[in-house]
Amino acid sequence: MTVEPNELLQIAVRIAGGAADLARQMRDEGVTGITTKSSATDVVTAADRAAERYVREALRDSRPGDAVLGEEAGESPGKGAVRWILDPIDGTVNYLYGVPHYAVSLAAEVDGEVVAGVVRNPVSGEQWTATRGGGAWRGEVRLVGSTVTELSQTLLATGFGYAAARRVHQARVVAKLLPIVRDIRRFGAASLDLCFAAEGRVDAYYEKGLNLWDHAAGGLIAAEAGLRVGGLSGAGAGPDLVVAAPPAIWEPLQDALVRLDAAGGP
Ligand code: LIP
Repeated sequence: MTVEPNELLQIAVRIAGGAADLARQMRDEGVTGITTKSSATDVVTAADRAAERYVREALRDSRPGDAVLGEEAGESPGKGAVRWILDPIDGTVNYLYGVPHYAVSLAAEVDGEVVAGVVRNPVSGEQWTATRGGGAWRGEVRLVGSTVTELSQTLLATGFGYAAARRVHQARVVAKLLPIVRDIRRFGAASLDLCFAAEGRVDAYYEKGLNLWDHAAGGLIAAEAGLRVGGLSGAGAGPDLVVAAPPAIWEPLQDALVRLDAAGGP
């Protein structure tokens, strides 16, 4: 039985909304249960874990048998063609510091292809959605990405990993990019960076070291807004590099990222 992307999107929107309310309420009550993961600066909070539990339980009720891949609890296999890809709080460092720029990101994949996705900022209430072939939206507004045609005029968003050695490499890349683009923005949440690119709040985005849960939903939203989304040299978007850019600047941006070995390093 085929599953309609719109049906999956409605479920994602409802469940992500509940998780967003929970994350915000827990932030208002004060951040607790702070531990670290891959490095001393890679934090996870009680809210990350609670929001993930909330989403998993709600999916179990709405879509029993579906697989789930979540940032905090990993992969839980399923029976059918559908897998949900979840980042319960993307931008956890912002969340920890009270910077109102973090999001719940939930995508639905059918037979390995992401077909629906939602990214919701619990503080601003802004919500971005997309279905494959159905366009990208913020609320009721249909999104189209930037029309920039010059790399030198490009406002470029990016991010940095949690490991010092990788940050050294990423800093070298950014230092070389700064003189050849309009400016750089580091907002702190890949899912929101991709949504900002989808609606032209930045012209393009790239980042090394992302996990699928960081870019699954945002990547679909950016692609459905007309951006090219992928890795370098024909590779798909992945841990080496995720790039989202208008077709007009894809080649010059890609050439610069290849030249600067943005997908390389530790
Ligand atoms: C974050 C990403 C961000 C990246 C951070 C981190 P988290 O995800 O959204 O783009 O620069 O290093 O990976 O850890 O907040 O889910």
